[in-house]
Parts: sequence; structure tokens; C-alpha cells
Amino acid sequence: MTVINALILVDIQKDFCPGGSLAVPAGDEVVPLANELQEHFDYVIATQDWHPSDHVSFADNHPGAKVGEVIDVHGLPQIMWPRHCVQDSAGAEFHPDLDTIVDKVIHKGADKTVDSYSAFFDNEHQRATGLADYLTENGITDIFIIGLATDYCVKYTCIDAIALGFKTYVIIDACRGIDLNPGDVQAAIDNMKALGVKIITSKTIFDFANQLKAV
Ligand code: VGL
Ligand code: ZN
Repeated sequence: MTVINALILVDIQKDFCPGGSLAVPAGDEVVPLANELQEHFDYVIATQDWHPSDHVSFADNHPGAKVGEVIDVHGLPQIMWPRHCVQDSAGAEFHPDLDTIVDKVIHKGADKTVDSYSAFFDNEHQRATGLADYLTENGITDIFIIGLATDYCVKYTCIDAIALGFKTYVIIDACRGIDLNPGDVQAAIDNMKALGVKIITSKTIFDFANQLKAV
């Protein structure tokens, strides 16, 4: 079977970078790698967390709720996040240094009633974002995931990707995590590995490209 690969840039947005409202520690460090990696893939897809102002995940939409607290929404635990990545706001924009001439942009979290960590489905698995259809329509078999945050959107995107049957890699040095509870990032990595996700580093990609050049 022909291998067609795609690099997926998960949520490399201003609000998830230092200075943003839900800054992932050192989140901006993934940007140079994200740019260098792009030329090595058949397709490049970028996702944007894209919430309406009245989104269920924002603590300030729940009187009395505090950031970091967990509330029950339709029987699912929902972490209260600071307001972030509001549709069309500056914070929802891609990091200004990210190369965004990509093949496809996917928005997630646009339904006010449910959060969406995965780039494929909302957390209740009710609505698809269009990512799976895009991959299938283009014959993409292997996906390489980078971006923010390792312990949320990267992890949940991997869980769905594996369930959908994609060969799934995480380029771990091009990811950064939140670690709301210390150990969350390591647990996410262990979790992804256990599901069959291949955890690699960007060196593997660059070395492979150099070997091809030498022949
Ligand atoms: C994310 C928390 C809330 C992420 C999105 O992109 O990892 N995390 N919304
Ligand atoms: Zn969000």
C-alpha cells in the first residue's frame, strides 16, 4: 500500500504561547521545528482551537467557578480553563512566526456546549471536525503530530487517530505540555505509547531526509 503522510500542527496559537491566556510553558519553542519539518511531508494540516465567547470550558462563563476546577457537563468532567482562543480574536491566531501556507486548516471547539481536545471529534464524540474525511479523501495513511498541548490536544488527537486506523507518530521534541498536575505530560506519553503511537524525535525525520539526499 502506498504511504502518504501528513504533518499535523496542533493548536500553535498565540493564546497557548508565552504571553497568551492559556500559555503552555515554552510553547513557542515548537515554532522553528514546525517550520523546518513541513517540507518533509506530503501534506501539512494545521488545527486551531476555535471557541465561541460563551464556550462551556471558560471558567468566567460559570459564576463562581475557578480556573483549574473540574465541573460536570452532561456527565463528563470539564476542566475550567481561562478564556482562550475565542473565534476571530488575536489570541486565536497562529503564532506569528509559524509558516501557515498549509494544505488545510481545521477548527475545533466551535460548539459552545462541548469541549474538543481531539482534532477529530468533540469530547462527546458527537461531531466530526472534518479532519478524518480530509485524510481519507487524500489517501493519507500516516500522520505525524506536533504542537500544543502534549497532555490535551496532542494526546486526544492520537487516541482518535489510532482508533480510526491511522499509523500515528508524535514528534515529541516539537510538542510542549501544560502539566496542570505534575506528571501529566509523562503520563500522556506513556498512554499514547500503550495505544500504539510511535514516539519519535525530529532528528529521525531530518536524518531520513539526509539519507535520501545521499543516494
Ligand atoms: C487545549 C486546553 C483547552 C489544547 C485546548 O490545545 O491542548 N487545552 N483547550
Ligand atoms: Zn480550548
